[in-house]
Amino acid sequence: MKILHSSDWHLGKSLFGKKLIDEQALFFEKTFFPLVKDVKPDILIITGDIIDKPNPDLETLKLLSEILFWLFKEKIPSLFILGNHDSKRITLFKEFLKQNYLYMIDNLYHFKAPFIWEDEKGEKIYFYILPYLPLYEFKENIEIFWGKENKIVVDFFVKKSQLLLKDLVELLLNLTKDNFYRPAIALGHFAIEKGIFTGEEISLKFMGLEEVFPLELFKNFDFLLLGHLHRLQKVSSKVFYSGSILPYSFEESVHKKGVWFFEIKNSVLVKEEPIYLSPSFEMKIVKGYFKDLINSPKDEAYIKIILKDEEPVLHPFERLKTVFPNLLLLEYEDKKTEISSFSKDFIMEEFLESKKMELNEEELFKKFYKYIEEKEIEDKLFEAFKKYLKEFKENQKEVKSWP
Ligand SMILES: [Mn+2]
Repeated sequence: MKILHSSDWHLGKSLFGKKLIDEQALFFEKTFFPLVKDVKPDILIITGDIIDKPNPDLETLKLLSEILFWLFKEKIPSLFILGNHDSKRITLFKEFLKQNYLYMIDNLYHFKAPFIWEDEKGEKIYFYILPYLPLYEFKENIEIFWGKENKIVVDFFVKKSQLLLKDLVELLLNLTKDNFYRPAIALGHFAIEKGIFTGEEISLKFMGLEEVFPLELFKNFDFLLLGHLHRLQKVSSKVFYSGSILPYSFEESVHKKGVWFFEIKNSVLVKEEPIYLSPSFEMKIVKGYFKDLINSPKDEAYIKIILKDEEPVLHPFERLKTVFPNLLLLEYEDKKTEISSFSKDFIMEEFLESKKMELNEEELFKKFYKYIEEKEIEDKLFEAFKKYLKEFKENQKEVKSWP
């Protein structure tokens, strides 16, 4: 039985305002599809964060639909689970997709009754599936699938006044413990103890604490294939993250991306191998002085520049873009220069310009709002500002009129 494990596609993601949809499409066409065709897995697993936003735009849905259609055409059975970035919008057609061996798991049913997969030779594996769900839905699911009157469930909710995802998982394991078939493979979207974070993960925070599940909790499983952490890694002898398909931050761009390949024979994991895949774009951090960078050869990579200049440079971003057309981020090595450049570039210039144009406070605030929010101010907010401005001016008068 051959398993290919991928995760955290984040279709529709933007990086510092740059949409990556074309790069993602290119990655699937030139890299991912050829690999899948080559490996021909008995099942492809995608452990969550399929799309980047719960409210995907049409472009993103189109790419997802193209990927699904390709998997269907090539007859690659595929199992998707929801991550914290996904929403049920993408599982709307799950009953139709299921008819074509594309499974979208958005509830806890297959934790109770494992998802059984059998290859042509009769090798069987059992997936216990834990998609990411908001707490209230998690609770609802437990009551639906295990019964509101179930004694273990009732006892649990009577005892717990404050719910933690961890506790709910513990409850699930307690409910499932007599229903273990082997090899038992857990699929989930969460952080586990000893896993390495990249900083790209939007944390599954509860009361300000990232929920990190203890390894001990899953000791009954033969192995775990997980999503959420963006680095490809093997956390313990049986816990695997395939990470995101592409680098989604400058810090992560130095680490290798890819998928995990597994082979199971007679219920035993006989092969585990990371398959590295090159990203469809180059990402790097460049450090230097402005005068050197502006005279360097043209570079199309996605770039973050760190300027070593101690004195702020005028409009460095716009000027360096002529050499680095995909410049995404610019900062100064010395944070003091950064602050003075910000005030020089924005506050002073904008303000002086406004003075030249003789804008009053109201107009100036409108301009400021537009600059920061990149949209016109709403009437309600503008009215509130005018009210406070009036109060402020009246207070000023009072102060002035004092002897
Ligand atoms: Mn993710």
